[in-house]
Amino acid sequence: MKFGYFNDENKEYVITRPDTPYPWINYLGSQAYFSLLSNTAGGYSFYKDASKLRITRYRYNNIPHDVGGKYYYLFEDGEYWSPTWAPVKRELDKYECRHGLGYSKITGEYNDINTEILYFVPENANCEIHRLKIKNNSNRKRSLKLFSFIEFCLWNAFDDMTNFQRNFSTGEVEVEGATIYHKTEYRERRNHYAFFTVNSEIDGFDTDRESFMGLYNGFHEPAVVKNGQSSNSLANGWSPIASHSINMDLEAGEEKSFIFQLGFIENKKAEKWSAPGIINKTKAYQLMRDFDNDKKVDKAFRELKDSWESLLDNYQLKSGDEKLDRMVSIWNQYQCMVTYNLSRSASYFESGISRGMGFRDSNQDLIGIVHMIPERARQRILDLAATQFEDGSAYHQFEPLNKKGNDAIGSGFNDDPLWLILGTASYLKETGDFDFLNQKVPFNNGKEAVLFDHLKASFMYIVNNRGPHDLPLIGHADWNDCLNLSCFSDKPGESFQVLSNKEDSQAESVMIAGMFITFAPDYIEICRQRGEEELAREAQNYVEEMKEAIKKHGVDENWFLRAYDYYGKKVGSVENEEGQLYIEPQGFCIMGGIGLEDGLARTVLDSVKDRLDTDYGLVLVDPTYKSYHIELGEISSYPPGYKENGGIFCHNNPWIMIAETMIGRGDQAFEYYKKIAPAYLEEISEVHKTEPYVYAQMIAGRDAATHGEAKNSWLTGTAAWNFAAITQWILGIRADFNGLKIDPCIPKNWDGFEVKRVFRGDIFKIKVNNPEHVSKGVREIKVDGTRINGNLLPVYQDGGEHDIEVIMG
Ligand code: BGC
Ligand code: IFM
Repeated sequence: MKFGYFNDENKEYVITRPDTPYPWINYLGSQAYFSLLSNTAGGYSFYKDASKLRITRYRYNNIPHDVGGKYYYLFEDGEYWSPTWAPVKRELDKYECRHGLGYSKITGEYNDINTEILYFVPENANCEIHRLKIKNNSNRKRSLKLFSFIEFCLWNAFDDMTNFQRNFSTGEVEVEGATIYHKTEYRERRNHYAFFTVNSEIDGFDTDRESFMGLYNGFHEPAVVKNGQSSNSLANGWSPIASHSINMDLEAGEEKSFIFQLGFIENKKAEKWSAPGIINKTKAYQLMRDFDNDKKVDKAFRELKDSWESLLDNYQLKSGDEKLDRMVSIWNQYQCMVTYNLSRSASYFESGISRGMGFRDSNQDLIGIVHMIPERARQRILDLAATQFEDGSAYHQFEPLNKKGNDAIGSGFNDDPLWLILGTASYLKETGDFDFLNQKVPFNNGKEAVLFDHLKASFMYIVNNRGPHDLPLIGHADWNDCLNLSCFSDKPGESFQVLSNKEDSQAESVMIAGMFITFAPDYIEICRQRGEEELAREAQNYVEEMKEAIKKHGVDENWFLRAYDYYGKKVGSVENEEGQLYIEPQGFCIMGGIGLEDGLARTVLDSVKDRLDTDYGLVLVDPTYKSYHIELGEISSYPPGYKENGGIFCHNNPWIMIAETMIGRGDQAFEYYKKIAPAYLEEISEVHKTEPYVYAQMIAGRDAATHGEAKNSWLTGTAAWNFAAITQWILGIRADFNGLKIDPCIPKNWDGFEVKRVFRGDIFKIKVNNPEHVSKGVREIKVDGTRINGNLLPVYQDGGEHDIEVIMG
């Protein structure tokens, strides 16, 4: 069942009824000011860090689920409604929500009054615009009252939810004309405040929540709206809000437009000069002037749209399959950008409080955006490297505001260092900017280093931390956060002991071994490009050692073993009763090249198909854990079929897709792709539940009662890895150190496809023909009519357009 449709022309998903199976959200803003907005105007805003600088309040896990947001109420003759359906939920005659790239437009019509609200964050501005157009579609004059509403958060989101003995006494506001300023904390810090304004005269306002709502009322029945009269309240402590009221007459057919603006002002330094509680409004006035009429707003909106057009233009696909085209050309890239911006911090599943920017996560996110914003990728790599320890290990997370590692979580995820090689190599391949490796970036202890030293430290961390089988030590966990093999019970076999984290654990990970051999060739090539032949040779020897160790100790009967636990017992083996086959090492060991020659890769992938495949994607492990295994850590704390315990982790399905392309099985790779790609799941939205335009981290697995139901949409490495799998490995257009590689592996029945790829300033218009209906193999490539040798498009860097004709066969 569908709840809307894709409009590819406008790059929008159009939701046609408000009661979607879960709030379907969008993100506004992509630099510093961000907003989450649901299809019924729920959500909140923050500046840079959802935890420390939250501008408006949101209550997670609420009843109903999604209340609190950027609300407008209309009042006429004692009746009132919300043009966004929520929170009043009066049934509308027409409803539509268009989620576009960086904006949402929600339209609601009631009793011939049509209201359209365009929500967006202009480029390079610390504010959001809500432009409300209201039109009288009836043939008589109407008298209406409009009420706006937002609720301020007292900046620190966790404190805001917990510290009421203080917070109920700190709130401060100021009203000046149509502008309501929120200045809590200014007394003490004097460096930031917010405001909510409208470009019109107002007839009243409220800033005190209880005066607006009434102590015993909900969002759906504010006292002020019910009475049709603002109370002009001033918040003193308690809960500051901002609401305007505007009375208007609309002639038959008449339309009026109002521009509401929620702005954030930051002064770099605390303003010592100002008297307590008196804010300097210079920047606020300027920000208001920037968007105070329709012409300026139209221009800002056009700029936002143009900016997305030009970002997406770097990779555009025409395949003849509209679902695939909209995933690749629009939505997957969009999700990659949002995920890159916010890491795993703020979504409708991540509360914006507990998770900063992940080291592993952020490096992976780079592979989804480096073709759009290489300069920002560059900066992110430096920020990440600066949190690395001298021995190569890394803080698992860092704080976006001060860019410092998070001590509460610390390090010890032994896969982390390797992702820096992936992130940096992706940047180098995209840009050819090898000078970057000489960029000075100290280690966490302040010791001077250049970026290349960090890659070396990453690589050597794995080499220097191997266990009894010469496989990498897993530490607290590898990619699978919940497989915590260094946890142990004092009484083995007995469950529910207190978990301890044993520092000297010898538990090993075959997955990290697979990652090591997958990313090592890039590291070695980087060494060579720098003329470090000796290092390159040495590194190659380590790779051979690791491959040997995998072959000797990392292969089970028909697949790769997952790990060795604290007691040296196998994990992910036929010898285990539960958890025999894990997905992660299967993808990585094959990507690293093991089993390609001797048929092992094929056997392994057949086992994966046989044991892990379901109608909704590949589950993470089979059989799932029905009993609790303390020696495996968090994984079996989940019921079977959920999360790491046999859920369909959409993040690692692409590793199998890529492995399939490495053995040439394009049909299988694409079948796996389609199973989890959201656009293909639109028709089963009532099962899938989360947005049909973005990936979710997890879909409930075979053993779950709710098999097929997705959770954790938006912020997940799934976005970047699926983008890599489809664009680089299935369509096979892949940036390499010295050019653009063309190496498709597609379903046999495809006749071909066309891709526009901007690479190092050149525009490649690539037409792939598949006359013999093969999956893999390139017979001939012509660049501007001339045949070239091999399948690597050279770097022209002439800014020109090049026609590429590829014949498979
Ligand atoms: C949570 C897992 C989660 C992981 C990554 C862990 O701390 O317990 O449920 O999958 O973090 O999000
Ligand atoms: O690898 C992790 C990721 O860092 C966060 N989400 C869950 C994944 C698997 O545990």
